[in-house]
Amino acid sequence: MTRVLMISDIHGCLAPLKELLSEMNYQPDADKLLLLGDYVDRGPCSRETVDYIMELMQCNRVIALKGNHDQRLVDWVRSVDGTVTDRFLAHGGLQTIHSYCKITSELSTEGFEQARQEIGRHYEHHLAFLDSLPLYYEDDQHIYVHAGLNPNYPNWRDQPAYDFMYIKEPFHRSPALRNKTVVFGHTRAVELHGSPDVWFGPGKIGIDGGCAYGLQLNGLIHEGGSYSTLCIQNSLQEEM
Ligand SMILES: [Mn+2]
Repeated sequence: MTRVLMISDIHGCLAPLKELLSEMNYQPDADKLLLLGDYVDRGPCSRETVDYIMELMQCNRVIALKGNHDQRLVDWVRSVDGTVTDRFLAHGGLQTIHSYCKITSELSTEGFEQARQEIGRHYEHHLAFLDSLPLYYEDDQHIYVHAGLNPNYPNWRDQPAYDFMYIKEPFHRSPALRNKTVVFGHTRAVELHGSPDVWFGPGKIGIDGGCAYGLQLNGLIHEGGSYSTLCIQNSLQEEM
C-alpha cells in the first residue's frame, strides 16, 4: 500500500523538515511525497530549503506545489525595478535575503537592491525551479493545493493562479466537493480551530502548523484509506 505523505508551509524551516521526514520514516522509493508550497520566507534557511527540495525532487515520487511566497520571491528578484520589495519585506523576505546573501549589516534601500541583483545573478536556477512548480495536483481521492479552491468556479481548474495561492475564507466556508477531499496549507490550522494540529473539516484538511511562527510542522499521512498525523515542534533559536 503506497503511503502519501503531505507537508506544507515549510518557510525556511529546514531542520524541522528533515526531522519530520525522518519521524515519518520517509522512504523515497515507496512513498509519495506531496509538498504544498511556501518553501521560503520567515524561517532561517530559505536557500538551503530550496536546495533540499530540488534534491528531493530527483525522486519522481515527489510533487512540490507553488505557494504565494515562492511566487513572490520569483517576482521580486525578476521585477525590473524592485517594486515588489515592500510586500516581500513585509512577509518575511528579510530572512530570505539573509539566507541567500549572508549580509550582516543593517540593510538600506540600496542594500535590498544589491541583494535582489545578487540573488538574480547566482540563483537563477532556484527562481526557474520555483517558477516552474504546478499550482495543484490531484489523485483519485484528493486535490492538493497551497491555499484552496474558489467556490465561484464551476470547474475549480479554471480559477486564477492567484486563488490557488492566496484564497482563504471563501474556500474555508464553501461546501465540500462531492468526490474529493481538498488538502491545503496557507491558512494556519490555529486560525481554523484554535490549535496548530491538522484540521479535518468536511471535505477539507488544513495542514499548516505555523512552523515559522514558532508552532509546529505538521505531517499528514494517508495510507489504506485512513489518515494519521505527526508533528515537529519548532524552536527557531536552535537553527539561527
Ligand atoms: Mn501561503
